[in-house]
Amino acid sequence: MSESRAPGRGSSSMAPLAKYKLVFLGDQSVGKTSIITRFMYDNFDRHYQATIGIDFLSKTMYLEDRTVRLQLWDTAGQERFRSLIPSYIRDSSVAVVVYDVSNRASFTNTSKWVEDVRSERGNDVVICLVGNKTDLGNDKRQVSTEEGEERAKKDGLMFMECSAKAGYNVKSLFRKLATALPGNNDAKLTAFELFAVAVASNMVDASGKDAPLANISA
Ligand SMILES: Nc1nc2c(ncn2[C@@H]2O[C@H](COP(=O)(O)OP(=O)(O)OP(=O)(O)O)[C@@H](O)[C@H]2O)c(=O)[nH]1
Ligand SMILES: [Mg+2]
Repeated sequence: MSESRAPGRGSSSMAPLAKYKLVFLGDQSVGKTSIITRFMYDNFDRHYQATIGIDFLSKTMYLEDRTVRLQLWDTAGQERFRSLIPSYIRDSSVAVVVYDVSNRASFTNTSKWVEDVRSERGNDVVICLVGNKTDLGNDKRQVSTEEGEERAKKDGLMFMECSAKAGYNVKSLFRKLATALPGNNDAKLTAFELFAVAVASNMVDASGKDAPLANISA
């Protein structure tokens, strides 16, 4: 990660910041909120406070070659909030499906979460399977790393194990997600939006005349 630079536009400070929506899914208590809290504030709370409905957080990430704004949707694992989730899945380009490595049922249920994502988004989505709570050690473990890896490979998912408690692999998870983000958003801009961006960046005179290249703002 390095200093801020606009995506695909040299050093223009006028370029729009690419925004990506990430939705966190998984059973109750697997650690979705804890992973996000570790990433955002480098904190951990061992007391369980169930997420009610959906929480929203956002963070700018400074990558080697671009800066991205991540919009994080932290969903509730409790059954009673399930009906809220599909619309957030529909809106997200990345789904992070979390299970607890010490809870086999939470791993089994990731199939259901992955199916929900596929049914809303098809293949137009990055899905990462995440096994959390590795700090609990081998005696508590019910799902091996190999099993998680195999499952991810079979379904074409990214895979990572982490511990929100120990702070293990949480930054790496977000870095990995950021590098897998679907291209740079500029590719998805309409011709009109591209023109508007070019005008705002002084690349094009709004009257229609091209400005000399040297005028592109630094
Ligand atoms: N040992 C250990 N405990 C963890 C870890 N991550 C979370 N926990 C604990 O597990 C419990 C549930 O964590 P949450 O982050 O609230 O889980 P959640 O998935 O957001 O739960 P819902 O909001 O109900 O869906 C809390 O008591 C956390 O302290 C971890 O990496 N290791
Ligand atoms: Mg939560």
